[in-house]
Amino acid sequence: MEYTGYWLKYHRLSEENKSEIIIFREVKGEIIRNAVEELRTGFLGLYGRKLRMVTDIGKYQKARTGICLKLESGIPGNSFDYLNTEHYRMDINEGKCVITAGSDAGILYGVFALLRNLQLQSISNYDQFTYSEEHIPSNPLRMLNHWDNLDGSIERGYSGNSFFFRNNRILIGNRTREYARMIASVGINALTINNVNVKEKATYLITDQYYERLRQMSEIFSGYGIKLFLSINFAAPIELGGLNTADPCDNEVSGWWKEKAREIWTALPKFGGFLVKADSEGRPGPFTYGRTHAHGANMLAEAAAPYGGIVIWRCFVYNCRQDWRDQKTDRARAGYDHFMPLDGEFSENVVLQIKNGPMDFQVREPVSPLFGGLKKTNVILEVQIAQEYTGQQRHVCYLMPWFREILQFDTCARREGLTVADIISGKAYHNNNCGMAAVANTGNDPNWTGHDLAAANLYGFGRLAADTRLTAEAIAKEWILMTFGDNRKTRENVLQILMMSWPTYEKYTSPLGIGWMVKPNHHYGPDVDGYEYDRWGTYHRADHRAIGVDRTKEGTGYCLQYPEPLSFVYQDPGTCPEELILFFHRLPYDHLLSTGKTVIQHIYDTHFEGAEEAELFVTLWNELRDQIEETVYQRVLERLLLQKEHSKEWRDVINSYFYRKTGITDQYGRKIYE
Ligand code: GCW
Repeated sequence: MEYTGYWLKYHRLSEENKSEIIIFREVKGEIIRNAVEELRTGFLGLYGRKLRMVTDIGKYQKARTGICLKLESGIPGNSFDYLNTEHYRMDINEGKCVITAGSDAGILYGVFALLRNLQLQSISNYDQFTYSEEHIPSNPLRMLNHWDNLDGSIERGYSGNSFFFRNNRILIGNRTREYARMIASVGINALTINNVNVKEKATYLITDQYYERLRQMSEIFSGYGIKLFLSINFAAPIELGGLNTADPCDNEVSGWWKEKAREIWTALPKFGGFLVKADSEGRPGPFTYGRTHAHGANMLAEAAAPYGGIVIWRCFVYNCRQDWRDQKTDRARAGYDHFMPLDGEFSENVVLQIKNGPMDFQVREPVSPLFGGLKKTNVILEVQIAQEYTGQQRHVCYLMPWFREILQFDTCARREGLTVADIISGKAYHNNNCGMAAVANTGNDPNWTGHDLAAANLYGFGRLAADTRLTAEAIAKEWILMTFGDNRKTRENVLQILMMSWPTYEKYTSPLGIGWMVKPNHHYGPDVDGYEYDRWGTYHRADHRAIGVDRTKEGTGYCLQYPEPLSFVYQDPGTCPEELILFFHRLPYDHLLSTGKTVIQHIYDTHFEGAEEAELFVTLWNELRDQIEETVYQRVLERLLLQKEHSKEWRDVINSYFYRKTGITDQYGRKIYE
């Protein structure tokens, strides 16, 4: 194993019993071969025990300990195809474990679940374990989006360079397989390997320069139940095909894509489909030709349909050339304004991929109104575990508490309540192609994620996408135990750090839902006015009297994109959730919050608190010195120390900025630089 710090490390649970365990498998094929390999690695690591494979059921039955892998057809009464294929059931009874699944991938998930359960319950004697579990993935698509460029750099990558590309070549090696194992173990079933900004050489990924390597890569991934997708350039018919247009309604263009799709799926039979960023931040798209995004997506979908391919179309479409003087245009409105009128127009194999909030992965944003709006369209929830705006994997920021909140958010799309989780599962409106995607946080750093604790976000995203009922805390506990082993102090302290980390990060960065007080371009560190007079549509508009953007019906009208009663709730500062109050309202600094604090005092208090909490992380980590492997210990310590210092920078920049604007002193007389 290239790197042993992640959750497939299999810390030894017992030494005594070295007897063999018999595996009987009814099924064959690459995924099953890999599943058996996982069992071997797992049992060797956990118990030092070997596995022997038999093809004769009699031998399995006679053995005292064994594992039986078998397929079954769907769960009765379940109408969803995907659920019938990826579910598993596991029954363990005193040394005999039967894993029954709807597909090979289901068996693989069952195998990982068995190994996870043995670890989580610290089962030191497998032979005496009794346990049952049944699992149906919450979401059909559970995807990672890599923003890797062909030169090896990663857009918003904070853990080294790409392990997919270098110097315009595709890399395939141990790391590819290790990655497939790692993400399959948490239930990921799809990924894109190239940046959504498809330019230059990346456009050529869908040509025979790359097919052979892509085929090899897609086969490694499909051996773990994972489908390979590619981000594509909407202008490819021009750049690759030499046509003079990419107009989706032009017959030559749609013909070109059909031929391209035939070529791609012939070369890559296991290919999943396309991810498209169109008409966004300089990328080409249907708007150039006066067409809608439904025209664009459906044209590609028609080309992909004969091969069972899908087209994932991003809703991150807004005007990035705004004039800051223009107070009517509101970037938050853009996604809904563009896509809501198209509800019902997209083909069956098109999925709209919607960022969790209406802006862009800030530490806090309201849930995008598109989730409650779209009723006749497949949707994917896009989140970002690459910590672009949440400390760039130098600060610890465990994002599952945030994602859980998003998933449980009641969109009010129906009177009886309809959460984001219900919608993206496809169950709400009987859609098949739905799910969750995360912008990935991995690179070729030895520990994959730069910050060792950032691996909790990768693990967590997979687990949450596969089971949206899991709590952030339960997931964190799993990850800690599997990564660091079973030590009480480690479990307590790391859990405390992880569970505090997102609220802490929010406290010392941007207050009350306002967002964007970051340095332009790279987005690391405080710069309150960094985007204030710029073209990106991300303004706080703070002056000496008030702060925030009025998004009520008297303001930009963004509130009205939510169904009632949500629109009312946001409309009124008295009912608007306070963590979002400056996102929706422009308020004077002496506005009283429900805590009895003024807005300005809240800003001061949270910034002092946040920096203190970041300091506590160092103390908690220091207590683990003897428990954690030295390199990991040092690597995390170094980052926590940096976070501690940097949180003070945030605190002081923000507090001074608002003190200078308002002249209002801190009620407790703490140090604010004048
Ligand atoms: O968050 C912004 C990032 C861009 C990114 C874009 C997107 C890939 O700053 O780097 O481009 O979002 O999501 O397309």
